[in-house]
Amino acid sequence: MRVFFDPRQHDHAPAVELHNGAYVPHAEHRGRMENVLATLTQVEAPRDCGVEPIRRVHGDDYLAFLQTAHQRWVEAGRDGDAHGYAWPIVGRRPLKLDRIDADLGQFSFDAASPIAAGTWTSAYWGAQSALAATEAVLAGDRAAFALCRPPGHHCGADYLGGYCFLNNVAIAAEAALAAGKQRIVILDIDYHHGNGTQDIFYERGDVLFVSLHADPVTDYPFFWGHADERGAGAGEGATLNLPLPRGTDLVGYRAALETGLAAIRDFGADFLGVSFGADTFAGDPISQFALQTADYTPIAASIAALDLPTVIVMEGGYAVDALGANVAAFLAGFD
Ligand code: Q9C
Ligand code: ZN
Repeated sequence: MRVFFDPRQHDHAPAVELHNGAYVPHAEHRGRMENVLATLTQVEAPRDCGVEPIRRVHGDDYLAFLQTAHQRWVEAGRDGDAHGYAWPIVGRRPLKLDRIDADLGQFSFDAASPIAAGTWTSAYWGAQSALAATEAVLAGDRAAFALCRPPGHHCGADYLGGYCFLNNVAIAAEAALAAGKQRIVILDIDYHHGNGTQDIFYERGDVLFVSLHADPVTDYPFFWGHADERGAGAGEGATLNLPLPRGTDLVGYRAALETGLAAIRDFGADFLGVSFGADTFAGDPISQFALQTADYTPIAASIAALDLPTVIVMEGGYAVDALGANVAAFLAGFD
């Protein structure tokens, strides 16, 4: 399977994040990718498809914000990395605001996703990796893997959060639609609910979003991913959330996966995007499922049995020493 990664994806390097009330070293760091890259024999840098495919998902005001936020933070005399502290929970609308702290609140939903000097560069090249993998699949490869960093599934059309800045799987899906695919499925198997992806396609009938994740009653992102969120308008019924309890192991996971796969088969898709997070691993430091490394192969094999052109996009996974082995086990299920 072809694998895409650009070294500029390392440039995103926030020092600390706000975690359970304290500033701790940023969990989503370059060592994750280094561990994965050490297990892969061949990795290709993506070509540059430019910003247009990104604009199919994200608004221009948001993209301008991402590109300038850290510089504005520095110009405001701040140290460290930029994050917000006030949010428009009521009446969010596209106001023209003239202070970095205001725009950080306008364009984010949490305080745990700092913007560093290299954030835009890394997010941009991560999205290009997703586009390159999509191109490979559109050209006839059965599956391709985009080693995206930073991840993407928590960010929406005009907000960041959950370590995510550009929604790589959504960008891949829109590229597939632009190339003539008609019905897309996004299967999200990160530990956390992919709230941004869900939001982007919530009212779309041509994109089915299926997510297995920790029950948001107990786990981030809390406010989305509940089973009663099923889409709206033309997208009514095209969102399927399968929340699972903490402690879920392969037995419980496979049961939910079978439910999701049945819905995917019924939908009649011609393209599949997989948001793959290895934070479902038993040893993950910020997550509470109980999957083992060897479990990722049969999980992937069940997904591969859908027999759809498939782009796999990296999301989370913070047990850094095991991440490469977990990714390799997952990719092996497609062989
Ligand atoms: N105390 C992904 O896996 N921090 N994002 C939670 C909990 C955010 C995870 C803080 C976790 C986001 C792509
Ligand atoms: Zn996650």
